[in-house]
Amino acid sequence: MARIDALHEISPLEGGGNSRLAFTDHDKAGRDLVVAWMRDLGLEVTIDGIGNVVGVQPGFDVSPVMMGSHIDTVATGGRFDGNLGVLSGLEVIEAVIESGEQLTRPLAVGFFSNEEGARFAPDMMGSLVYVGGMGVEEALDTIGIDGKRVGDELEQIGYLGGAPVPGTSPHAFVELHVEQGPVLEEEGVTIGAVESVQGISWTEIVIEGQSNHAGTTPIRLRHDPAYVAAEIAVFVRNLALRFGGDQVATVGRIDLHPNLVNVVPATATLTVDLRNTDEGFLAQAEAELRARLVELANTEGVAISANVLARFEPVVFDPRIVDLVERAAKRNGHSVKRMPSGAGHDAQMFARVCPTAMVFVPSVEGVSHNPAEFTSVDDLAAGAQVLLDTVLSLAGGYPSQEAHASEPPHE
Ligand code: HGY
Ligand code: MN
Ligand code: MN
Repeated sequence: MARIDALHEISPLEGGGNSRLAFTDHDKAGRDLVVAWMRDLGLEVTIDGIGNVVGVQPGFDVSPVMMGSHIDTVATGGRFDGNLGVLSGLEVIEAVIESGEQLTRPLAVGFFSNEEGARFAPDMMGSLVYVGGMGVEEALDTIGIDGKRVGDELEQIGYLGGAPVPGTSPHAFVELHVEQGPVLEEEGVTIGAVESVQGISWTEIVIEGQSNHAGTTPIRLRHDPAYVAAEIAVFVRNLALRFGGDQVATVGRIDLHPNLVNVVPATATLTVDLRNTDEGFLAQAEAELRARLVELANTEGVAISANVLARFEPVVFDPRIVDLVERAAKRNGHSVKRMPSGAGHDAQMFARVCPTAMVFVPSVEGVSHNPAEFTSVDDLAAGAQVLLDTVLSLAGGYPSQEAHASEPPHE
């Protein structure tokens, strides 16, 4: 909790959250603080070509059991999103060092660059590069919503590291994260044993119409990008309601130009975030959106272009690790539920290269990507305990609760 509070002090927001967009000076300040904590624990710290930072216990010649998440936030982020997974990883390693427990594998904890993707798409950029899913040059050349280039910003904050990418695959990866949704709280459950992550589709849509006078231009002569943008927002909400199930749709960004009260806009730029646990439905939602864009371009006489900012299919975590999480929760007397993740996470990238799963703890009122994001100390501690037990099982230690002599260390 002391570390959570100290990290929160870096670029805090009214209401309890943080604003540390990727590769900003605020991100740098957070990075510097966590790197110092890694070094205080005697970890060997590496920084790679996209600024991912991993601290690993020295003195072993086998691959580590890795924990981690992100410390960059959206502009109106909470203090737990991402930060919890990194700081609980530090806490687990500190507890193991203090206990003197001898493990057969080193523990590692990392924070991965630009998980949020809010300034530079796609999200999970750093961990995607780490596992070889995106070329580092392509990532470094990415231009953000403010026109800046990733590589320049990374160099400016001093985290353009030399460790090779893709990074070495860990033996296993376990990420603790706040749920960011309402499920655990609504069902009165303390721990989520996360089985999967839903598919993500981000599209940037640019609508070019004809700037005109708001007073003199009859509706019949208008080619109005703002009207088309509004139609798209209504369309995707109705699509989500029509699909039902896990389908969600969000228009998070709308920029109008020239954005003036008495000018029919020249252009509108908006983003559509579509997600579904089912790849088939997600692809169908994308196809229906594309068809609607063609219709609107014809009826309003505007030019519409669509650019994919991020596209990740649903990911299923390793059932053996999910089992360990579920058993660790029960062994510590916590209620536990198997569930999908609505949000994207670094763990979904590590699932490509090693056995991976996640631990969720409840978010009060399911609120996140909002300074009011909150999780109780008891729930945070329960999550950290389950994380500890899970990684101990994977690293050749025994669960911290009444070690079962008959139970061999899990492979
Ligand atoms: O977009 C997401 O789901 C994550 O917060 N980056
Ligand atoms: Mn997160
Ligand atoms: Mn987030």
